[in-house]
Amino acid sequence: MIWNEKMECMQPQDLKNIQSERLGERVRYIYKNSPVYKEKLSKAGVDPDSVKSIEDLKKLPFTIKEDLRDNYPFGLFSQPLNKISEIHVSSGTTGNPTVVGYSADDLKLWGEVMARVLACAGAEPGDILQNAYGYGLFTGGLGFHYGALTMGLTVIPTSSGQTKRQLKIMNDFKPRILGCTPSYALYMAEEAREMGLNPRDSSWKIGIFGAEPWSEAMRKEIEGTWNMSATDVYGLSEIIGPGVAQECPHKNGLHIFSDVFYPEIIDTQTGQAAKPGQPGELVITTLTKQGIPLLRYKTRDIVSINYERCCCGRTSPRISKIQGRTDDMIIVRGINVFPSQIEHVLLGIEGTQPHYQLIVDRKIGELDELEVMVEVEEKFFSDEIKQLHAFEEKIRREIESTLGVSARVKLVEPKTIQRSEGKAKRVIDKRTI
Ligand code: DLL
Repeated sequence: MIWNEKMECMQPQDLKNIQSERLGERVRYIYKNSPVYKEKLSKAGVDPDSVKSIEDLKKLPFTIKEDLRDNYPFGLFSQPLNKISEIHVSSGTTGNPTVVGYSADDLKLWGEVMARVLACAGAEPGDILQNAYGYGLFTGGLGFHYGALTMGLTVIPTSSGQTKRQLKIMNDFKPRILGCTPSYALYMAEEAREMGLNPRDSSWKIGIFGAEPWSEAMRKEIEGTWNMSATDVYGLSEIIGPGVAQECPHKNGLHIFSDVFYPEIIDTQTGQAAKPGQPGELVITTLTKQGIPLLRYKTRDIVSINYERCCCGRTSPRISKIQGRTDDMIIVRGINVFPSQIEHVLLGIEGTQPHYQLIVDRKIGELDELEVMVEVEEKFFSDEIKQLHAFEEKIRREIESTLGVSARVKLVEPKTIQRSEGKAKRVIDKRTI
């Protein structure tokens, strides 16, 4: 089913009219309510009243993650805190995390776009959704939750983890829909077998997987293992969380809800619009958001876009699966990790050297493993093994409490890690996804 046929199947010209109207309105709203944007727009010489059409978007300055960080925590909000109903937080590049706020209407919008996601994946009112995305500051859990409530699904808020309990619930309650990261879906299959369950007999028939990159090969693997249809969901906290784009059962690109999240694809070399169909950085403007509306937000995700009407009837453009990033962010067990964050932690600990490498691996049927290899001062190696272990443990704990990701720490002697004359190679990603 199509949740919002009017908006999702609109004629291109009508869609353009709505986008144009909303853009003008939003720019004036932002100019009036956000001092930071007012200055940004003035500096770029933009008169808000001159923004009349979606074509005028080109005149507007970009917004980047650093703009959120520099105005931490609430500086980029366009509404005072007493109008903000909910706050979420995701990783920043260093130090401060990225903070986003939702007004009551933004939460309604979130419910609406997530209902579109669920319907687009094939859910029907009355279905049961097992929501194994993490609840909390991460947007996955609550985003799916609001969508399920809006659509009239029964939601089981299992959150992520506690896999045996997760599988018992699936086996006993028979939910038809599963939401979680794609790597967790595969991991659960291993656990299911250990519990004597055959994954192919599971009640899950539709999976809605996202929050991390995954390939067509991984889709095949999940579909074969669980005997279900695996669809891709995309989103990011800065824009709303999950609910930006979703695959329909044709699985030929992710429908982006462009009446509310306007997409542009920017050539990473020239900074200009990419040629039609060519990959580039996805840049999104939120056309109706109130709490933290963003103009031309550079997502750093690389995609291409297709404006043709889809066989499912939706006219909303489709983005490709995420093909990469313009920065060095990696996603480990669904958690966004910037090497710079780890560096920040390491540099705060006496005795470590600024030479480190992150090694990420995923063995078949297991979750991602992160190893942090770090050089330490010579003297540690003359110490007792016990002290060396205590030092490793200290670094491990510090990384876990700052980034929320567990890692194995391996201390190595000075000059062990290969030096580079250019960009240091901080990440070795051995995963085949
Ligand atoms: O990951 C929101 C989300 C939750 C999406 C649940 C889907 C399902 P952040 O933590 O802010 O938000 O991370 C956003 O994750 O810029 C992408 O690099 C990556 N990402 C999200 N979905 C996908 C996907 C949530 N389907 C960042 N494929 C984004 C590849 C994805 N990468």
